[in-house]
Amino acid sequence: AGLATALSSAAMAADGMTVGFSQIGSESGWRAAETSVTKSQAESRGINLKFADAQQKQENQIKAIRGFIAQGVDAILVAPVVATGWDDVLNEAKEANIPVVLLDRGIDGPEDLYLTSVASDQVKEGRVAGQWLVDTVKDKDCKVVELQGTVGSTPAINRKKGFEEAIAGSKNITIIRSQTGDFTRSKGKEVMEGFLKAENGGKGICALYAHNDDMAVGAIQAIKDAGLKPGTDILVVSIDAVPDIFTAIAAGEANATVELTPNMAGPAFDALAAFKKDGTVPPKFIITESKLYTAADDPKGEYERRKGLGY
Ligand code: GYE
Repeated sequence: AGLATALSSAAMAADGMTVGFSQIGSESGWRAAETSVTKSQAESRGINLKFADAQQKQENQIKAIRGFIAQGVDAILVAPVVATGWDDVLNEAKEANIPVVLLDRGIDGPEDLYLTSVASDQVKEGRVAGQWLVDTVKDKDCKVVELQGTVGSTPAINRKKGFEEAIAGSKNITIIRSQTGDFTRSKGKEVMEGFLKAENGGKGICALYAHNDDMAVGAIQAIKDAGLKPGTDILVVSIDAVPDIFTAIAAGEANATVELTPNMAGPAFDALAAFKKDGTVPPKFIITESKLYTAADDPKGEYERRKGLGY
């Protein structure tokens, strides 16, 4: 009987876990893909996933995490909408001995509040985007407008930082306007309309840097509505590598994107299974790859490769 119990508890440890997932919302195509990949990863591992969508509100995430703690889940995944305000609720999870894994965004709190954080290097993403622009415009004057992600989120802070570092050495490249589009298409379009109006119909704008593809896709529509050609009159560089940006790149309406994998859950579940099985402590930060794609990189093929992933 002892052996059978030991085997079944080991199996329980590796999968059969019940994991609560506090997801930000579905503000972008990338976020929707992360949700569907997480659900299929859980399914294939025999993990019982309890999913909570916070409609981009931190208070809803905190409520959901408290609910998971009350249910006594084995682990909690959190994609933290902003970087601050997590100490109390994550301390409650710690008190309850429930490991927490952060997905795709970070927090400012103490590192012992989470087992590991699975995310891209978002400063690098900004640097890669900025370097593409530097290499493209060379010494031509280039006035840039920037659509920032959600205010106070680590991707918005870090992608801004990395882009500014990359263009710092190029005095001919300047950011003339920068505002949040909250990672959504509709807000990206609306804010870009404001930029165009404020800048003489967009004639003075050389490039748009958007912290995600969804805001870029919204902005592309605004640029067209203003009678300008996105991708030529106004260069477009963004981040996520969602299918719709490859459609725009193939049509010459966008120029470059930096890939962000929607599969943060795979490494998260691996780390949790090992931790549950024999207490293996994972690295505090598990960093996913960031790769640049342009029109030279088979955009139609890249579109096909991503369709069906739930974007
Ligand atoms: O780039 C964007 C989503 O947190 C890095 O959140 C993620 C970002 C991603 O809204 O599409």
